Amino acid sequence: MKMNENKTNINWYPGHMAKTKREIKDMINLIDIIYEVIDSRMPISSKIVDIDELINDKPRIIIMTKYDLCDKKETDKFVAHYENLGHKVICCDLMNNKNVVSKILDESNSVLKDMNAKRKAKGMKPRSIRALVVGVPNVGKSTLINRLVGKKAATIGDKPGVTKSLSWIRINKDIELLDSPGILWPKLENQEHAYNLAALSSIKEEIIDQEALSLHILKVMAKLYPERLKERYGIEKVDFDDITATLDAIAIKRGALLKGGEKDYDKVYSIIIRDLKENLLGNVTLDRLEEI
Ligand SMILES: Nc1nc2c(ncn2[C@@H]2O[C@H](COP(=O)(O)OP(=O)(O)OP(=O)(O)O)[C@@H](O)[C@H]2O)c(=O)[nH]1
Ligand SMILES: [Mg+2]
Repeated sequence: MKMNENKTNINWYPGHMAKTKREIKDMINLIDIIYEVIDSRMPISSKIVDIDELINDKPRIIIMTKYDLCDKKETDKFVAHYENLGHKVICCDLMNNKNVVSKILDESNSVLKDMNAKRKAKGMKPRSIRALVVGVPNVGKSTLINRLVGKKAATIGDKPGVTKSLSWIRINKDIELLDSPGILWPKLENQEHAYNLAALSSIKEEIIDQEALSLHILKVMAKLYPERLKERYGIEKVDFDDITATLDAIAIKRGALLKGGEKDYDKVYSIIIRDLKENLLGNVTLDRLEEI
């Protein structure tokens, strides 16, 4: 069996995303600060490609979620990179980190002060600032909003595309924010990034070819974290010219066998996909700074 990389191109762009993008463009003038949410495990793949164009030069905080699941050594290189570009970056585990809210509010307050100083100079009354949360699906936007609001105010879920409409939520007397649904770039031109997104849940599972996705995971893991494959599946190396040997080894190691001892490849694919998603292959960061 040979690996056929062109077999399945991921091309997912649900209608509500195009709509959101238009809506954001229309209302960007109402917005004073952007909370750009990125998955720490894929600082390039989960970043909206045309974000700069979309938000103009609004003040921005980059919020790197799922920091608890990433390979910190690699992700921290991106943090330094974004900070060097002049962005404020906050890494967080939204499930546990209590400080994230105060960090974000502190940063937002300094934008609020600047804004109201300018308004005062023009003889205008102070007002609260309006924040916009943006990010691709499943990066933790709704979870972040719930943290900020302090109660369950926005729908969250572990499937991409849960939030489908725009709504304003008041955080406190100074800040109100918009929960926006995930925005994916129109064309997933870089298939490596598209597959990273699929591997870590930001693209609907139903549209993904499981074989192609699991082979992508093997390829990335073999390149970036070969020791993890050895640890979990007992594989020394992955031979992509004869992937069957690797799949067979995993099938035997993990008991993915049909009656009569035949290998159950569908089960092997789902094991690989699940193992990565459930962190059983360890903390990973699938992008590398050198790609930029
Ligand atoms: N471990 C971990 N899980 C997180 C973190 N942030 C979010 N999650 C989980 O990631 C999943 C997606 O979170 P949501 O808040 O629904 O993501 P979203 O960006 O609103 O997703 P859509 O509305 O589908 O675009 C949920 O299962 C969250 O519990 C984090 O920092 N660490
Ligand atoms: Mg959501």
